[in-house]
Amino acid sequence: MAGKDCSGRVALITGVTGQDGAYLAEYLLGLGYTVHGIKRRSSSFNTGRVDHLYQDPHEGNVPFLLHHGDMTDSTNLIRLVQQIRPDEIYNLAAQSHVGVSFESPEYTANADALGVLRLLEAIRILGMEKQTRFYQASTSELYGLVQEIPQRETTPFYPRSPYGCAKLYGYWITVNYREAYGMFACNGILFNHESPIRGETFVTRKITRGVARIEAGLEEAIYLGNLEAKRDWGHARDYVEGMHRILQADVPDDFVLATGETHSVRELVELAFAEVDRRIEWRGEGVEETGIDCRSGKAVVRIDPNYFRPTEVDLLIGDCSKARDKLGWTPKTSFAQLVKEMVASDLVAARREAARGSNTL
Ligand code: NDP
Ligand code: GDR
Repeated sequence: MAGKDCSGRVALITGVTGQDGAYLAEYLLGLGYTVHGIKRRSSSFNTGRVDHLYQDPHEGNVPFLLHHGDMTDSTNLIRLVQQIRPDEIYNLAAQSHVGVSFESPEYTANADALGVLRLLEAIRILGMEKQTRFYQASTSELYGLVQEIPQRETTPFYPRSPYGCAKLYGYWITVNYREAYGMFACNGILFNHESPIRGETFVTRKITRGVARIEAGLEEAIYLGNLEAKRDWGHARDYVEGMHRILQADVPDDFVLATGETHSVRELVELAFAEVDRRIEWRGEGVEETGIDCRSGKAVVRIDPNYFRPTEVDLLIGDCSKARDKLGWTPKTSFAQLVKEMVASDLVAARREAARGSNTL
């Protein structure tokens, strides 16, 4: 699909200010799309991930436009779909933090479950069922408690968090609108995907940023929860290409996007520290466990029970053979390359911050 001329096509991305939204907007602009994105009103700037794509609309015909909106406001969504009349909608907006969903379950359900319904209804109310293709950001969190390994499109779901339960509704309402109204509505069941612009509270970025800040002398230790959880981690840049391919298929369907490899949080810690030539030795048990940096002899990883979840997803490993066979999609970035790129990017930021700090002394 890369390189295909899509000039004149119009996409609407919800959640455009997030990690995936930013990568997808850039990818679609590169294909010639006009891209409209929905951002939330915020008291501070929240468009840092897409500022490089933005041009002042006063300059005339610009291909990237931002609109205020919210997944909890159907009037807003209907009006935007009516104004923009998109060929493709990518619904990426969500309260996407699994841990936070235990603290804000109702809001998570409102945005992540009912939000999907609101958007599908907007398409239907406006009579655009045959005109607008719809992508729903579904997730490997649907699999939750292990039923089958590796997890594929036919694996039964067993969500383990308010986030997973909300996304389960989003998944099925998308399937239902496809079957009930003949809409081109698809789920991408994406396994974890990360990047240098991953939110700082997700475990990969928390670790790579922590490693960089320890190396730059800005922090002493990283506080983590469950080190044994295993995830199938890929690169967001590869996955947004898969989202686009899902909407270019001949028939609407649901697809797993994954790498087929799994690693524990503990392995991720070790690999990230190895990027700055530090070897970690583990001492103690349970919440007393620490990761000692063999170079300095200091505890650079500590356990904080607050980061454990009431119910955990222990093991995710996906089988993307359907996407490979039907869409020609495969991930390009290895786990080691991903961690290397993230640590390198965080090191640049941490060293810059450290230099700024020492300049002010
Ligand atoms: P992020 O958390 O980085 O981005 C989420 C986006 O949704 C942000 O733009 C956020 O806005 C926006 N948002 C949150 N709540 C609302 C709301 N009520 N109304 C409008 N916008 C809202 O997530 P990712 O980019 O990582 O993920 C994109 C989607 O894919 C999400 O739906 C996520 O659940 C799903 N997913 C992600 C995976 C991953 O590994 N990254 C894997 C599988 C699925 P703001 O910037 O203002 O906070
Ligand atoms: P996840 O990602 O829950 O898989 O959801 P996250 O990075 O938050 O957690 C991965 C695993 O690491 C464990 N963990 C910690 N997690 C965080 N955030 N912080 C910690 O300090 C920590 N210590 C250990 C977690 O318990 C978990 O097992 C992500 C999100 O992007 C979802 O939106 C998406 O749907 C799924 O990936 C696929």
